[in-house]
Amino acid sequence: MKPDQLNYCLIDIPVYVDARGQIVPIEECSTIPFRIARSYHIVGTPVDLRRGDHAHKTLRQFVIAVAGSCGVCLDDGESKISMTLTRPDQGLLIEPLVWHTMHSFSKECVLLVLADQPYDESDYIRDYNDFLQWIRS
Ligand code: T46
Repeated sequence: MKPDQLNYCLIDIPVYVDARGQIVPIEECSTIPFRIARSYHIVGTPVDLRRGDHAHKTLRQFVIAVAGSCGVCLDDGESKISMTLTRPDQGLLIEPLVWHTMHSFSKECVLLVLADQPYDESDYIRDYNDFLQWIRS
């Protein structure tokens, strides 16, 4: 794990390799620090379009580019960081109240997301000024 001041973490996932290829298992409360309530994956995002552009009030998510790559920008209202997800054996843990934007999806990108809660629109902060108010309150 590589913690940072900004509330995220890059987590290496174990890889089991043999002549048949690789197995990359993710176990809840072990590889990742939460129980998995939901999984979704994103495919077919054009390279010039973005996803995310919001923060969550309480949701924790673990994001893995299981194929291809995409850029990620994280912003906690004070610090910002950009990275590129390129590895099927490393995921990005995004904690609550981190504004996150995914961009520059490669054509073959499959972005797998594991989340600790079911989908709930009321958990989203979709306006950046509202986000700044949230983190200051
Ligand atoms: C994130 C990025 C990578 C559902 O019904 N269930 C779900 O679990 C999700 C994630 C979405 N939806 C519906 C709600 C909207 O009508 O799918 C539509 C698009 O969702 P959203 O605008 O949240 O999509 P993204 O790609 O902007 O964001 C999602 C996650 O919400 C977000 O946290 O990190 O994928």
